[in-house]
Amino acid sequence: MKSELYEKFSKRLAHLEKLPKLKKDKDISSYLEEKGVSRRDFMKWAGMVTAMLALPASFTPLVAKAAKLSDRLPVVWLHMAECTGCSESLIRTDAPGIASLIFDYISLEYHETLMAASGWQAEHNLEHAIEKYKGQYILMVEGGIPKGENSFYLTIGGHGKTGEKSATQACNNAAAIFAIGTCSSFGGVQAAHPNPTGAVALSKITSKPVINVPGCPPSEKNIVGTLLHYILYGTLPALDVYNRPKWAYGLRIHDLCERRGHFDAGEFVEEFGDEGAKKGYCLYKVGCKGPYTFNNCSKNKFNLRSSWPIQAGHGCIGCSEPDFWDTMGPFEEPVADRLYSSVFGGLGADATADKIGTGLLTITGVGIAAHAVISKFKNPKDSGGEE
Ligand code: FSX
Ligand code: SF4
Ligand code: F3S
Repeated sequence: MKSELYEKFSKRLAHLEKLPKLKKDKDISSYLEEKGVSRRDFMKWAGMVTAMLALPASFTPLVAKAAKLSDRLPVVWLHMAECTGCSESLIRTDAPGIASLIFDYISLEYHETLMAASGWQAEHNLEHAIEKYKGQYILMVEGGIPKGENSFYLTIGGHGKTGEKSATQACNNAAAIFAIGTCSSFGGVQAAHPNPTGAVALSKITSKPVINVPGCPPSEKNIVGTLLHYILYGTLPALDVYNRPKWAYGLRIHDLCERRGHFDAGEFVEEFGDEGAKKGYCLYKVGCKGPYTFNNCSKNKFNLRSSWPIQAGHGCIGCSEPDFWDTMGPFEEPVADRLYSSVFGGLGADATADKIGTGLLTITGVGIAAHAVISKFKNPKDSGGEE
């Protein structure tokens, strides 16, 4: 017998199937085939997304169907103050992954970097999409929202509309709102001290619920996974204290790290390029913030799943955490060298994302720091001694 959840998803998808295709051309199979993706590869990808969303493998056909129906829900994507790396993460691979192809396939009504229209035409497109799909569209916003000097540090289009106004209006009529990237989720690089434009997170300019999908940039799997999750459930996902979906941000980088065995064994890179670095030892002492960062990078990876920061030999810089530009630096020094109890304002270091407290942070911080220091003496290889 199928589970209740399976039945719920099936009903939801049957409902979506009755909605008109917003893009009149092909269905997803022929679209992907045209791009050189076989049905087998597509199903393999759907299986991977199913696992990522923590659903049983038997749900794979439903996830595939959700991807297929992703052209039924209109998406509006706004750019605020940012570097556009989030969009790049999604679209710029030399051989586009399925996630970026799906993104191409969805009904993207407005996206400044991708659309052909410009000027008045572009402004009109946005207004038209918001009006036509009132209450139905998914809003994805990339970038922080400058609120200083009456929000005029960011204006968009010929009418000089402020980013804040544009985002607020789009939020008012959206069915679901996703803050894509750390800038939109928490303010990001432009909100770093001294935050000259008074940039804030998207959640600060709307009273509606905002799902944060942070990362600077986030992986394209977390972006597309968030979209597919919404298509399947029709509701918002379970969230941690920072409104991040738990399926993606429920565990620490440190808990999912391939170098963790070396951490536990007290085997550390002491400086970049040393013997330990060649052996793939733990990067804590050269600044890895994996113990304080919640994300699934080691599972998802980047650039067609080829690598991720720690695999490439640099520590995690904590890019999916609030205020990481201010709190996680210097990026190549361990927090053990600093007064860690004040570094994160008491947030972010417990082993589970929703049980966070200063006490736990301090204990965890002290424990990690002490472990790293003691290991220096315990491990003869690291202290330069003979075995
Ligand atoms: Fe921010 Fe997105 Fe960092 Fe950039 O635009 S999350 S600066 S990678 O790309 O918003
Ligand atoms: Fe991995 Fe960093 Fe943790 Fe070391 S400190 S195990 S490199 S996450
Ligand atoms: Fe960011 Fe750390 Fe992942 S720096 S990309 S959260 S490994």
